[in-house]
Amino acid sequence: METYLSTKRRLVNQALNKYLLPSFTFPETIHQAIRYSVLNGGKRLRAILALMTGELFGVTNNKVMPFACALEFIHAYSLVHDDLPAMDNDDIRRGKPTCHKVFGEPIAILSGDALLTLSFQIVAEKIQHKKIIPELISELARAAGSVGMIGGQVLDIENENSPNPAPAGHKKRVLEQMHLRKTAAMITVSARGAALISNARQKQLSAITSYARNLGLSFQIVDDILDISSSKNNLGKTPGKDVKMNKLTYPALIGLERANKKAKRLVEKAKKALDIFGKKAHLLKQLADYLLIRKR
Ligand code: GRG
Repeated sequence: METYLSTKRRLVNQALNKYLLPSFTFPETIHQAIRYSVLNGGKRLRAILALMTGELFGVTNNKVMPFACALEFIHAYSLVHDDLPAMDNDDIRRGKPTCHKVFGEPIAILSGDALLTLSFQIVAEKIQHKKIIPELISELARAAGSVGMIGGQVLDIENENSPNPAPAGHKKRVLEQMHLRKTAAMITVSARGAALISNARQKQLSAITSYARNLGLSFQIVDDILDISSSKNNLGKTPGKDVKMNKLTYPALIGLERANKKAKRLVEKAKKALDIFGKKAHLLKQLADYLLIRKR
């Protein structure tokens, strides 16, 4: 899986580089900041998941790549904005100074805005399967918007340092909604979008959706566990930062061991959803297992 992922990561990085304007494009500062924020490492999980889903249907990486890059542009924008002083106020991202630390807050805000816009431009202009473009754009917008990723971020902000401790049952419901929106929505659209490009049938689309949704939920729990347990994770955040900010997370709510078990159960559910594809789903199942034991 490591070798497979690093090969795909290289392909994705080449394509991202190709779709970004050169840093000497006028006005230079914004193009430098955009390139800095996208080409600064990262696992490229969302893009790779899209490519892998395409492969499940026998569709070449080339056909899915513009969509895969659009996902990474939205993801990079969310990280740039999330790091701003008004949000998580992080100095380090992917082991390097955050965008606003290098370029200042106004340019960081604008480069996030430009990346979000660019993602829709790339889908509109570069997807070969033209008929599917409106649906792709609609799904992407919903996943990234106020009922998706942004909505999840709102729940995250509203529930940190909460002065009124709510009952555990209520907190769990909020937490699941937060994870579904903040993290699972973009991971789900990564797989669904590629399935749409691949002309998946309704039953196949439902299976892929269930897989990616459960994968996304487990991914966030593992991210929160890594925040506590790793000495240094790739988000470049100070380990335990979420704990210090008193964020609502599964490890904080039910403890590390139970959070781990929950992540494992979600991965089993994700893999089960792919049973309709038989052996062809082998790699996607392996990816789910790999993300559970990842170290960053
Ligand atoms: C501020 C618009 C806005 C949205 C914020 C995605 C997000 C919502 C915030 C980023 C911070 C965060 C921890 C989000 C949860 C999703 C997550 C685990 C992101 C990190 O994704 P990785 O691990 O990062 O795939 P890399 O660096 O590998 O790309």
